[in-house]
Amino acid sequence: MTAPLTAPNRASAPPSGASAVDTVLLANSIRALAMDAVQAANSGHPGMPMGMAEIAVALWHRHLRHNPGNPHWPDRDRFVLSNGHGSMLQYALLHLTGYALPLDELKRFRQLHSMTPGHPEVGVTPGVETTTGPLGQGLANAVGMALAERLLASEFNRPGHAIVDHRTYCFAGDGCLMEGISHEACSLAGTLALGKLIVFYDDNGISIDGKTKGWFTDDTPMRFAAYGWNVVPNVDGHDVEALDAAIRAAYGVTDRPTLIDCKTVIGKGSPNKAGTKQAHGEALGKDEVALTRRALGWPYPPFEIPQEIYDAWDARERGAAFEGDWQRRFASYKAACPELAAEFERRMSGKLPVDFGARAAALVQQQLAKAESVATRKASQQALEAFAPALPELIGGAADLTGSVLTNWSGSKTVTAKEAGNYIYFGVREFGMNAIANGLTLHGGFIPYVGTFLTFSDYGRNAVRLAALMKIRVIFVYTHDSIGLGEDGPTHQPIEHAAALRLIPKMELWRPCDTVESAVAWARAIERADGPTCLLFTRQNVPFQKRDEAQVAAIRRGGYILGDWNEGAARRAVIIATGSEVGLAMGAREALAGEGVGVRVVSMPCTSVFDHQDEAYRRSVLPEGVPRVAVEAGVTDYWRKYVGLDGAVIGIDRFGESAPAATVFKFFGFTVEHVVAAVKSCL
Ligand SMILES: Cc1ncc(C[n+]2csc(CCOP(=O)(O)OP(=O)(O)O)c2C)c(N)n1
Repeated sequence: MTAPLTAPNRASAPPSGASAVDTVLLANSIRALAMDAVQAANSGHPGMPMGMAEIAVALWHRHLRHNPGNPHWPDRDRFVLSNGHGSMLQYALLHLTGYALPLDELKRFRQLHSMTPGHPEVGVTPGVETTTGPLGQGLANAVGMALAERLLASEFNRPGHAIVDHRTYCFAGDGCLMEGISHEACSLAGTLALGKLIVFYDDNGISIDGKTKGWFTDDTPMRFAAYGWNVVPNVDGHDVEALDAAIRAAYGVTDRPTLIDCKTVIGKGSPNKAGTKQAHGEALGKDEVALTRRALGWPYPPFEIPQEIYDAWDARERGAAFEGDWQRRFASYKAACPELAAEFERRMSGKLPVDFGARAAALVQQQLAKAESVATRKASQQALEAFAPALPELIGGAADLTGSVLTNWSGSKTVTAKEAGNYIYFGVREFGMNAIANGLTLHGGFIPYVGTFLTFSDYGRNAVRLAALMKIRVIFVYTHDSIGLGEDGPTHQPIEHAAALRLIPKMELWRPCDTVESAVAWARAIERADGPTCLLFTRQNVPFQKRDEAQVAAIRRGGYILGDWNEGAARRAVIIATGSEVGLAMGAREALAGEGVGVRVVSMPCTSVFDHQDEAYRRSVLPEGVPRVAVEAGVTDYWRKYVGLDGAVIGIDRFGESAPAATVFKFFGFTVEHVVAAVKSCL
């Protein structure tokens, strides 16, 4: 069962002490729990867990270094179920190996507030490393995790002290590999030579619509070989020994990621549904469950697992030993390199350096003093230049637009196959980039920020959504944030994007108007540990806005009074503006003051943060009974909740135009005269 090791490093060694109960029983215990839980819920996907049961036995019973008693131990192997519809496989494994996931929770599979939601969700079930279900993204998360491991190892390990030394394992199905994101992420994983990433392909020839040969005829092994992966082809996915050998073979290849192509039968064990699309996503049915029990020789009633099978699966002791070994090694590392060890602990905890707040305040003061009128993308780069030297956890990148989105800074060092760094050239792969960034955060030790044009946020949007759902700190930098990008025209001019991103629950989107708001937005994004942030920046220059200290402090409230009316003003209105339109609003305020109309300008760089302020503050900024006009170079609907039906919105409800920025702005009515007229129409 335990062949000699092929690779020298610690993570290559299989765990010792795994109990030798018949692997058939181990696999069938997964099958039984999966089919019974799906049957009880009358909802779910029994086919994948039943088809991947032996793969799960080979990996989880023999190789995975995890500790059910401490799912957060830093040097654990990472396991990602990219084909997350097979969630019962993961729940069965977590339960059987001894995580705090009681049998009752399996009985409540897919029920309200259970620990066993329809698809695995990080933060809900102990041992789940990432939220999966949207196919292909887990695979990209796994690439991010493997990259995180490699970068942390190179940063923190010292001769004789391999404190970061673990593998990333991923299960993926046809669906994951059909998704384009698998190409983006796996191609880059090959280029970056992520040798500790091992992917098990559940090659069962079935997806929801039936036999995949009607729509998926790629030669997957050749495809991955072409990416530069090590491929173990044609492995019998129901032969634990063959799988074990394939895993060992993967350990021997340290300079390339490995794909193990496992030939499996979906729903294996079910006499009438195995190998069919019916096994994919429906309960087998009472009768078929009974027939499957008989065919498997599994005499136990639903949700009953014999003690000796529990005992054989139980990984608690082994897991505690793995972690204990690491803790001892970490203690000796700490003795040898106390500062590095403290820094490693800080990084893995996600805490910022204690002086971060002071740094952020200093940048704001600097920008106030410089009073520069530059593009906010430039202001963003200045923020990076100020923060990144003191934040080694910041890891950046862009989807082949570095020179435009300005996500690099003077200390950027390129990550390559051979060298560690803090900047990733993702290539033109927006979705892969975002999901890899999610993986970097989920692994721990990093705060990723990734950039592209705002209009291409759609390409990677579902990963942005998942970052919000997972409540993880990832910073999405979007520049060229309006028609103000000019000549590239309507394909590149975002219209609905800011509003659409704001609609994602838990999202914080900042659209700063100048260097000072940009500094505050970056600081807030870095400090926000429990969710992602979108930072929107202009291509074109924007005017610096003067503020007093109270106004500077109020930026953090998401919306604040930038320019107020005179106390005595008789005719009053509020203009709410964001980003490049704030300057316009200030111009209109001045013009209207000359006509005896008192106008307050509210700069609202982050609507959701403003919405979370207490009512008294919100009312003090947006008083009742005063007409409101919103100005933003994007769809108008979003602003109705602020201006009401009687207010006005100056925005754009069609696609843009190709022309120089000034011409396009004028064409769409982003002029002082038009804003003045809109205000007057509301008085
Ligand atoms: C992005 C995305 N699109 C569609 C789905 C719906 N869906 C869930 S499973 C599945 C088919 C997956 O096929 P495969 O990976 O072969 O799974 P198996 O049938 O082997 O369980 C689809 C289309 C999804 N979860 N994610």
